[in-house]
Order: sequence, then structure tokens, then C-alpha cells
Amino acid sequence: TWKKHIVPEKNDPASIESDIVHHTITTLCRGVYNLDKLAMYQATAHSVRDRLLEDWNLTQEALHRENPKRCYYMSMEFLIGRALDNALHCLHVKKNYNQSVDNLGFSLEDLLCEEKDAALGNGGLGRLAACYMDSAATQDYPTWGYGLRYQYGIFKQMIKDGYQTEMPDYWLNFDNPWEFPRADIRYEVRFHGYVATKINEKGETRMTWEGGDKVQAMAYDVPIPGFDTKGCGNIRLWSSKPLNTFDFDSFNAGDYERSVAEQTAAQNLTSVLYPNDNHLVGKELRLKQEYFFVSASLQDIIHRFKRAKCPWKDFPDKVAVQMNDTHPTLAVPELQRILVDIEGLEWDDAWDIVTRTFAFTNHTVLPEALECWSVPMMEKILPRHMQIIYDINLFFLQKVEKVFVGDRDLLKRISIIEEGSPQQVRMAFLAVVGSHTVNGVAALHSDLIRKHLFNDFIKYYGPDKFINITNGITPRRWLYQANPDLRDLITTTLGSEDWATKLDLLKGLKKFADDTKFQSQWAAVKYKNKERLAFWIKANMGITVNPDALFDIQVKRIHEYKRQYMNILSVIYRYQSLKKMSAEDISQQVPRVVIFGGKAAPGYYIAKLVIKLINSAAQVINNDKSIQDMLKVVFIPDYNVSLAEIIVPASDISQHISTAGTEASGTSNMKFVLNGGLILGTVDGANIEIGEQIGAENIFMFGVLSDEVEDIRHNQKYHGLFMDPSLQVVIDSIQAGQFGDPSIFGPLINTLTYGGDYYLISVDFKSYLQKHTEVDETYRDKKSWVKKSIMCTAGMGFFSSDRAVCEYADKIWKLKPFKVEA
Ligand code: 26V
Repeated sequence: TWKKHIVPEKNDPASIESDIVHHTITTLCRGVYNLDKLAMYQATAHSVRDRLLEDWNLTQEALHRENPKRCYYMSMEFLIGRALDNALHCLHVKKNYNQSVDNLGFSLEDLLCEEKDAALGNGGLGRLAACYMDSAATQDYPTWGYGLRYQYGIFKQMIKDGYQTEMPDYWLNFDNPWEFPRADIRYEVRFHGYVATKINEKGETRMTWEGGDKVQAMAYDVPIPGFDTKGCGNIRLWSSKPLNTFDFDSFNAGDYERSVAEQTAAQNLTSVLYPNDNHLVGKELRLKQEYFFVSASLQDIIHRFKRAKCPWKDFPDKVAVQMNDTHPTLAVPELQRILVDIEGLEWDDAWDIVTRTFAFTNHTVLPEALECWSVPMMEKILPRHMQIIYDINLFFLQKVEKVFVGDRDLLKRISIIEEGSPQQVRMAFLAVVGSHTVNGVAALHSDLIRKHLFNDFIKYYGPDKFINITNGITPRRWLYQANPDLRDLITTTLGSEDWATKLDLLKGLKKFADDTKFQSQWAAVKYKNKERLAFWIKANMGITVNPDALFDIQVKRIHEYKRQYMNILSVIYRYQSLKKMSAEDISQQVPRVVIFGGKAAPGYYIAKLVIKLINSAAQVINNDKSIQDMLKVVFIPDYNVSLAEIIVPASDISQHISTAGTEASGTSNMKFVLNGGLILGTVDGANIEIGEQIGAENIFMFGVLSDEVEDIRHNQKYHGLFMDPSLQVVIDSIQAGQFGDPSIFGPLINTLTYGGDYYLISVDFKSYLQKHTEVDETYRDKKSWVKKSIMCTAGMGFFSSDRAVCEYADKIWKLKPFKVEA
């Protein structure tokens, strides 16, 4: 019966039109003759939001009434991107909105571009959280996200003279129709202070955390529409507000600055997202953000739990909490503190509840990304939590010691507290000890953490606590919405749209892979998407690229382990090869457009030099007439979710070329392949499983294997570096000044030489170049290429985030769908 409610009568174009006009007059207070695109976007968004709101209320009321077990996905990052287009698709009203907006004299596609991205994340980890919220809502899992409402998202990247510069992303400049401020939902959060003892009602002695400074957390709800369902999910984001807005004493004493100082400090807490990806800088403000986030979220969860008047021991039957990496790990000691200090439970009973509630996802093995907080800092900001962490550690080590009597080395290795000056809290270890299940994000990555990072824990807990759940992406945003022509072709071919929620159905495309007519339709869609990107590049950067060329794309955060450096070095190699050819030979080559995009952390000097080298090389190569446009290099500035939606459908080849064993999963690899792009990649992360699913003949893999890396590094250290001769030639050309002042690139080149080539660029270079040649040769045979492209999409069913979320629900959360009836 719910189907008839999806497009109710009021969703006819005329009703929509009058709703939009209504919002321009009331919500925006604008006349019809005083409307620009932005205002029109806002009015349109508000009318869509009204429709969402109905579903939101319906869902939340039903949940309140029935009180099923719920899951809370705690993440410091949600990289959502734009909401309007997504909502239109979920509500199945895009066609009618198109018409209504058209009638009002605007173009819907233009309006969509007025929306600012909600860019509250750095990269993979934050985007994964957004995909999971989409899948949880679509499959009616009672799951809420919890996060922070940063006023500044990830910075805007501008390229000046080839260098990255950063601008603040003040995304809340205009009103944000996609959030509901909840002025009534506020909690206090404490920092600093001291620990005292008190006698509770039962006459027992308990610790109590007193004094210090308090701020307030206020909730903002972001509705997450599900596709093809009345159910609507929610992400609750916390914003910090001052508790006392004004210090009257200071004000009256004429000290005006001081009178608002507290206000400013409180607001600063959630003002900016830390722009580091895979690198921890142990800043006090970051630790405070993490605690603020878990404290507010847990208070909210407990408030909801208490409404049902269930006994505490039932808490884990009503609540599952997933910690997205270690950033929310303070939730472990915080829940223990609430249960013991405030609710008066015994330590062991409380700990049993805690460890049946939490689960933890690890997203990286890079040592510099593993969170460690100094004990003195923690003692100062969270004195009671520090005591609790010591106790958790003590009881844990006592249990380990009982099994491994006298193994002092093991105890030292496995301790939550790392010795040293200062001592450090190893957050990943705290998360493992406080969780019932720990998962990695791709098969290889889960193996690696079992073998290395958490190996000692397996000795104690056994292997079952550590599982794999391979990442996934939402097919709604990443195919249905981003690639409308391919969507329509697939739907016509398969006879229905069901694949959008049952992605395995894509395998039905396999039987058309040799069909000449289908192949040419498929190729035409890819061509159109390449034209769309070429148009964007021309309009925004003034560079002409030819859609007939092979589009070779690497877009992701700039990081040494991801090896964009190796990519640009190979581009320079290709350029030099062209330069050596006769004009006749050049004209026979496969033309390439090499596209880069991605942000470097503002303090990451080497990553920023990579960007500069790409731009310097582009400058020379793009202006060299002698190579007959056989090679173009483009660095697309300010790569973000909305740009990805244009870039991803346009690839022939995308590159995922991290040193084996360093990229936990990768998720853009999945997005490209889902859209019929082939991969050039290393044997790393989810590339491996993608190859298994689509067939080895449809993926270009190269490079050393993860279990060879350690030995190679060892050998390089003691027997000297290996320098690939082709690579040497490339480096020589940079040093000779072919791409501008070579002194600029000195420190970058040193990472290969004096730096010991930690990421093994030289080791993989030869096989990388060979694969590039293979790519060119394969591309010449258009028919076989299109077949591969079709087989790529057809094999991607497994990588739907619907499958991933189902696995979380079954294996970790013990959660069932909760269907809202209209
Ligand atoms: C660490 C820190 C440290 C504190 C400052 C802010 C910050 C932000 C992020 C991180 C860790 C990031 C780990 C991460 O993003 N991992 C990526 O997760 C993706 C989703 O599982 C996965 O596809 C990528 O391979 C992995 O690099």
C-alpha cells in the first residue's frame, strides 16, 4: 500500500509549483520578480524538505512507539555532499520537479548547483559513513548517525601558481534547509575539573567529577531519505554553545571582551573540522571535540533508553554503537563512568554492559594515523576518564597475565598505556578492549590487522572477535544519480529499476556484453559522460581535452602512500617518450588525458610539492605543440563529492596505486568500476576483491605484494636503494629544470633517494610502465574495451553499501529492519 503514497496527488507539477512559490513568499520573503537562482534553489529545497519531513516524523514516531533495538553510528565525519538531487530521487519526484521549476522559468539542473556541499569529512572514512546512512535508511534499519556540526567543513582548495592554497569553507553562510535545529535538545559537557568521592543513595562510596568548565551541546538533525521507502533516517549533529552567554560581572566592570570570552571559547569547539587524513596531530582542541561528541551522544542515547524504563542490563539489547575508527573511543570510558559513578552500578556489571554495546571499525594501518593521546593532556582535560582508563587497563592486563603467566613482553606490547615520556593512551587498543567485535574494511586489510596491529589481542581473545566487512558504496548517489544515461540504459536493458536497491541484479548485464548494439549504446553513454567532464574542464579551467582520448583519472586525498607522485613521474616518462618519436609515430599513439584531483593536508609539505609538480608538468606538456595533443594533464582544483559525481562516470581508467598493504580499502575504486571504468591498480585494499568479482581479465594489476614489502624495505635499508633506470631519466629531467626551477622539487626527489623510497616507487615503476603500455594496447581494440567496461559494472553487485550494512546488522549489531507503514 505504501507505493501509492510515494507519489501522492500533491506531487503533481502544479502542486509542486505552488509549494515553491509559497516558500519564496513566506520562507524567503521574496517577490516573484525578485528571484535569483540561489533563492529559487532555497524555495525548491524547502518544498522538498516539507515532503521529507513527513516521512521523518512518521519514522521517528513509529520508532518511539515500538522501541526496537537501534544502532548508533558514531563518526566524527560525515561527508554528505549535496542533498537536493538525492532527495528528489528518493522521493521519486524529480521528473515533476523538473517540470515545475521549468514552468517557473528556471532549470532544475542549474538550481542543484547552487547548493553547497556538506563537506564534514576528509575523505574515505567520512564518505563511507554517508553511504552507510543512505543504505541503513533505504533498508529500514533503525540506525542513527551521530556527529559534529562543524561550521567550517574541509577547506576549499585553490591552485595559485601551481601551489595549493586553502580557503575556509563557511558552508552555513545562507540558511541550510537540510537541518532541523533542536533548540530543546541540549546537554552539558564538562572539561577539566577534579575528582572527588561521595556517598551515594545506597551508602556506597563513588567517585565524582566536579568543577571545571562546562559547555552546552545542541542537536541539529539532518534527515536521510531512504530510496523507495517511507522510512527516513537521521544524522544528529552536535553544535557547541556557551552555557552562560554572558559574564555580567566582567561586563559591569567594563571588561567587555572578557564578558563574551566564554561564549567565544565554547563556540570554537565545533567550529572546524581537522583537515588531516591519515595523520594525527595531538591537539588539545581535537581531544575536546572527541569528548564533546561522545558525551553529548551518550547522554542522548541514555535519555532515549531510559524512557522505556528497561533495566540497565538490557541496554545492549536496545543499543548497538559502532565506532567509526578510534575517534569516538572515549565513549568507552564515558559509558563506564556514567554507569559506575552516576548510576551506581558495580564496575563488573557496568563493564559487561559497555563491552556488549560497542563495536569498532579500524580504517588504517599507517602508524602516523593511529591515535595516541598523551596521558598528561588527558589527565588535565578528562581527569576521571584517565583514572577509568587506567583501571580498564589494569583489569585487562590482570586477565591477560593469568593466561600468559610471566610474559612481561606481551603485557608491555598489549597495554593500553604506552610507556615513554610522556606516557600515551593507545586509543585503538582501548577500542579493542571496550568492544565485542572489531572489523577491518577489506579482506586484505582485515588480515593485516589480525596479523600485525592486533595480533597480540587475538592470542588472548581468540580470532572470532576480529572480522572483515568489506566496504561498499551507495548505488543511488554513485550510479543512479551521478550517471543518468547509464542508469536509463541499465534499466531498459534489465527491464526494471530494481537493481538500484538489489545491486546483484547488475549481473544480468553480462549476457549483453557481446551484443553489438548494446555495446555501442554503452560506449555512447561513456562518451557523453566524457564530453560532460571535458566541458566542465574547458569552462572552469580553460583547458581543451579531447573526449576521444583515453581518460585516465586519479582523484583522492594527496598522500605519499597513495603515490600520486609515481603517477606524475610516469606521465613525464610518457611525455619524454613522445618527444623522442617522429611526427608520424606520434600520430599513431593512443591519446591520453591524465586527470588528477585531491586535497593535501595544509601542513603536509611533501604532498603539497606533489601538487606543484603535477601543475608544473601540466604547464609544459599542455603547451608543447610537438606532441600533437597526445598527452594532456589536468589538476582539477577543490575535488569534492559534487565534482566526483561528474568525474567518476567519465573515466576509462582510474588509478588506485597505493603501496601494497597501505590502503585499507579505498572506495572510489568501487565508484569508478560501477560506472564502467577500468582500474589500473596495485594488489591492495578492495582492488583485490574487485578483481575477484569482475574477473582478472578486466582489471590491470601490477606491483609487489603486501607480504613482500617488509623484506624489500629491509633490503633497501641495508643493501642500498634500487633505482629504476627509466625513473632515473625522469628524475634527471626534473633536476635539469625541464619543469621549472628544480630547487623547488629537491625535497620531493629526496624522498626517493636519501629518504629511502619508503613507498617503493622505484621498485614498482617498471611494472607500472608496462601496465600503462598494456592499457594503451587494449584501448585500441574498442570492442574488447567496451566489453570489459560492461563486465566491470555487471560484476559490482557485491560492493553495494546495502550489502555492507546488512553484514554489520547481522554480524555485529544484531539489528532487524523496522518497516514504517504509511
Ligand atoms: C585520522 C585522523 C587523526 C586525527 C585527525 C583527523 C583524522 C582523520 C582521519 C583519520 C584516519 C583516517 C583513516 C581513513 O580515512 N581511512 C580510510 O578509510 C576508508 C574507509 O574505510 C578506506 O576506504 C581508506 O582506504 C582508508 O584510508
